[in-house]
Amino acid sequence: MSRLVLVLGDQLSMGLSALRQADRDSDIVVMAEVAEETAYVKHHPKKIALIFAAMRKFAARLREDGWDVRYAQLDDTQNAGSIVGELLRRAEETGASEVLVTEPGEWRLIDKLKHAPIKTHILPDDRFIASHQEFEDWAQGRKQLRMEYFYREMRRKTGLLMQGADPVEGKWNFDHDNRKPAPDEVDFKGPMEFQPDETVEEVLDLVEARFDGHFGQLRPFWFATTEGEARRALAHFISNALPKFGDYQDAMLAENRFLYHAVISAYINIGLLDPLEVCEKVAAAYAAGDVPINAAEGFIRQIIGWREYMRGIYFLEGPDYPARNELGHDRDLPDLFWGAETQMQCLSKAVAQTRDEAYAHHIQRLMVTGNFALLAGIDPGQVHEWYLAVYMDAFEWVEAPNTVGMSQFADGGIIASKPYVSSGAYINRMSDYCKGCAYSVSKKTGEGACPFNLLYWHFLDRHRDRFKSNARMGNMYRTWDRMDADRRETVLAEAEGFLKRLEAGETI
Ligand code: FAD
Ligand code: DLZ
Ligand code: SF4
Repeated sequence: MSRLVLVLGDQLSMGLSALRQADRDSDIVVMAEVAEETAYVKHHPKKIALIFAAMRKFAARLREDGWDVRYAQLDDTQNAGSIVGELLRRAEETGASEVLVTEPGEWRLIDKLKHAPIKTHILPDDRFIASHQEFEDWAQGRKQLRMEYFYREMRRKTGLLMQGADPVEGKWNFDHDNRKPAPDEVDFKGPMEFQPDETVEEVLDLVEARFDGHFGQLRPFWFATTEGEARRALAHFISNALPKFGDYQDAMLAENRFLYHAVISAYINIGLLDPLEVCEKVAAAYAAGDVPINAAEGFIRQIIGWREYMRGIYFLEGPDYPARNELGHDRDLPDLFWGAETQMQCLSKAVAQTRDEAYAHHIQRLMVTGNFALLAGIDPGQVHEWYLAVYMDAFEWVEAPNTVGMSQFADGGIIASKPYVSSGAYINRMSDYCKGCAYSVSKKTGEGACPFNLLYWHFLDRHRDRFKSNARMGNMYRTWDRMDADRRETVLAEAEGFLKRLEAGETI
């Protein structure tokens, strides 16, 4: 009796556990572009196009490899509209009575598959370095789940950048050498771009016709859609950008959207690149003397550290994690996140780039849009939905811990030991945004004062009870308390005024 092997849009790996477990001669692969997956948030059109194009090419590759693949395109008249619906349709068509699937990256879909009216075997997703059990064992009994300690375990486990039991060059973390402000000139021309072929063009036409109302520019579309292309994009990054990745990891420039970033998260997350293999290539470039340690270590930490840790937290904390709101923030997400005009240059640039590219790098997400949402007290559920919709690499297992936990502190501090908030000074130090802004970053109050300067103190003041005894925030409160009372009152009143205008939908 044949079984169905479900391959989801972010499971495009030839070594996927469900494919390894299946029998190519008797089992049938099911892949489906379905309305339900395109609708749980209004995904950026580029993200939908990437997934559909990569799915179509992966299906073709499986067929070449001898698999019987039943593929539903979104506009097929028989399309059942949901993953479970497609499984039932294919079961009836083929007589199969069981399904093999690698665990999806979202509780919503795991739940649907567990309750599907067909016997479904959910297999571990072993494209990650740590299994759920390993993460749970590491977390067990710890008061704080700090990424840095988990990361060291992953270094030991993989042997990446290790010399026996010790880290190479004597330190686990070289961040001290990173975080330089924006350079005057960037000598990296950006990520490798790929000309759309016939398959991509067909998908672009479909997405254009069906998802016109979604936020984001569909064209130009230049992303890799096969494993081979993604590998070329990675090699291009390692040769041309990685050496300076560490130095300028946190820098932001109004007219340079990618700086020295890899722009490979979407490729890893949908399965075109294997995370361990990516890190091995980076470690090899370091070993060959092509890349300094601060770049290689910093990059590898993002993948075997942060990426794995975020997944660990998502599955450890359970399905209610994305809905947490420990700070009780409830303001609606302002329209400027959807491209409405704003005078705040940093936000305007970060949102415009998100609209055009479905990409913003980590510090833009954390210290511009995320920082603003947190300071302004925006409902973290709405912030979460925004990040899940607008970025090419957004899948809930990685997006929710980054947004709800790291960026919005809505999990009460499981991920971040203190909230990632800053005044305009940080943005000014790390970017050139403030130069072209209608607001003045050096003004703390009064006409034209940078809103981040006002909201920063407003945030600290309104959450004093929660954060006053946080050792890492003592300095901030001491500075605030040293200001004279009149000045504090002015700051708070102006911040309130700003928030009122924001709520009223005025252009800010
Ligand atoms: P680079 O800066 O070149 O880093 C290299 C790789 O490290 C990335 O490709 C990615 O695989 C990994 N990485 C780096 N930081 C993280 C991190 N914090 N968590 C997980 N992996 C990381 N990343 C996603 O993959 N999907 C998301 O939905 C997502 N949402 C985010 C939301 C917020 C609010 C924040 C602050 C961060 C989010 N990130 C997310 C993490 C990070 O911003 C992106 O991974 C990164 O910007 C991708 O661009 P890149 O490939 O150029 O990364
Ligand atoms: C994100 C996405 C989209 C937009 N469309 C599809 C689809 O049509 N078919 C599919 O199999 N997967 C799609 N995906 C990815 C899934 O939503 C993803 O597998 C889950 O969110 C779990 O990570
Ligand atoms: Fe952003 Fe303030 Fe700088 Fe303007 S002045 S770009 S609002 S940080």
